[in-house]
Amino acid sequence: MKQILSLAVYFILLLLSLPVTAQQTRPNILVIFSDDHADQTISAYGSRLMQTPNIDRIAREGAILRNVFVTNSLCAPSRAVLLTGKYSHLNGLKDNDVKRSFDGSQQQVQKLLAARQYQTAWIGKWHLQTLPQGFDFWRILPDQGHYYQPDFINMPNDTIRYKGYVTNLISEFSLNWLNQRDTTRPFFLVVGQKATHRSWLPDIPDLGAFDATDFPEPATFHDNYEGRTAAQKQDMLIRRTMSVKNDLKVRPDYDARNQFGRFDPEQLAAFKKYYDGIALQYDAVKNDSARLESWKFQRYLKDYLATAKSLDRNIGRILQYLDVTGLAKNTVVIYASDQGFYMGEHGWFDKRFMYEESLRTPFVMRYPGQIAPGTSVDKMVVNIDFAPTILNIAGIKTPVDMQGKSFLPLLTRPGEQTAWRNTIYYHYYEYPEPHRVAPHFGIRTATHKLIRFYGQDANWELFDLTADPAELKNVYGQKGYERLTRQLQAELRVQIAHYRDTEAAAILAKETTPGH
Ligand code: SGN
Ligand code: CA
Repeated sequence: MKQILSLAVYFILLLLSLPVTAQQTRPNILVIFSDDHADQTISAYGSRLMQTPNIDRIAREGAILRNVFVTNSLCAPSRAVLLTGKYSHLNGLKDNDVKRSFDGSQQQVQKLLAARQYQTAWIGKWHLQTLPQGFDFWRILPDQGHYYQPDFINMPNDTIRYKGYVTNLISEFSLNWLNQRDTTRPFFLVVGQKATHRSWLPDIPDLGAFDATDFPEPATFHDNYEGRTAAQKQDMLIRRTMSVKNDLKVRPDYDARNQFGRFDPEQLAAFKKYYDGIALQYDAVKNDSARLESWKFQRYLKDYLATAKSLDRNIGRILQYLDVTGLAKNTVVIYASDQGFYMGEHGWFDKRFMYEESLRTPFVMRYPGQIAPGTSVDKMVVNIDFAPTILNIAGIKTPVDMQGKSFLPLLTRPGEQTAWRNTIYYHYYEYPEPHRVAPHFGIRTATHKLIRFYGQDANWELFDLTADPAELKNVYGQKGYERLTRQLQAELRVQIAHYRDTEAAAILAKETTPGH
């Protein structure tokens, strides 16, 4: 009898502990996903432009991935890849065009997690035009959103303007959601930050944060684009495309219809005071094109980095919340951007090109007990791998129609031999506006990059990334590269077939002589 009783007590205790156990074996997953955040500006990646202590903390306490690439360097397409684990041609979202919005009825990571009891939420920048599907909770910025007093669309479809600065608000909404969630189930939360997106409006406390610093111009700032037609024809130059008025905030129209018309009176006074001073600096250089160009570069970096400062500070707030609540030990934290960005390399801002700065995206991840602190991974990860990895963390197998692969083993068992890809595939579509970057697809290996531009100026580019990491010398068609070119073109066809990109296949098939 005594034995039976103690057995019964044992089972009751076991039952009581079940929800906790379930949650402990299946960790919470928190993804902080920013916009246009270049790893050239993150100190964990070796940047000396600014300190990002909170992103660095995630890297230090977990892993830093040094070669993460996107499939299509643009906002909405990248978010669609994060949700679906598929290339743009299969998830249907190839560009930011509002007319070709995302089909939310398809399979997505949050739906698969929800089927396994995860509570799911997306808060912040979304940009997919159609409303989110399959999340328990969402609150999203309409389109690009605004930095000050932003509107948010609330469930089921109710647009409300909130008082405050966008990066702070998105963090606060995220913490509020965490506070009121069902604590018996694990959660999957995406904190979608707008920073560091154009037009880089800093929060009031960060105005002037970098004024004392003179930033070095990148070595390729005065690139002449020799041998690279698409680079010659783009429209994303700091010198020409970047607007003094709207991007650099020199006497902007403080007008209710634009981004400068949303300040409250106090914010307006502080903002105006600061940028009135900047306008005087501009007056001093505006008639000297060389000085003006350098000044624009300096101002661009100062504003961009100031928005990154708020971004990193808010990541710190979220990490602190996890510490204080004890959630940290059972929560995977991922920080990534939707793509990289040009910080003056080639004279540019923006992204889109398959060149390194915008092909890459930062990615750091903390997983207590599973990823050893200070882990560093060089293998080539692609953003189609994000969804499979998230599913893997939750103990869910990658569905057969997802095109990526979980990279969790690379992080948890970095010493082991794991079969991994040696080539990544890229395809960018949006043309001509904005920024006039010709559509292209291509492959990157550890040592080379082959790009096929198509449309009006169809041509090839080939770079030796070891000899020419800045990608200034297009060696396509040059003597001595014939064999390598043939090999890479064959590999490109393999990749196109593997990822089922029929549009790219048709473009290559039209060529009479392969490669010309
Ligand atoms: C806006 C920007 C562009 C940017 C796209 C896409 N212009 O149109 O510079 O390339 O967004 O960015 S702006 O003056 O309106 O800011 S993305 O990150 O959403 O893909
Ligand atoms: Ca973006």
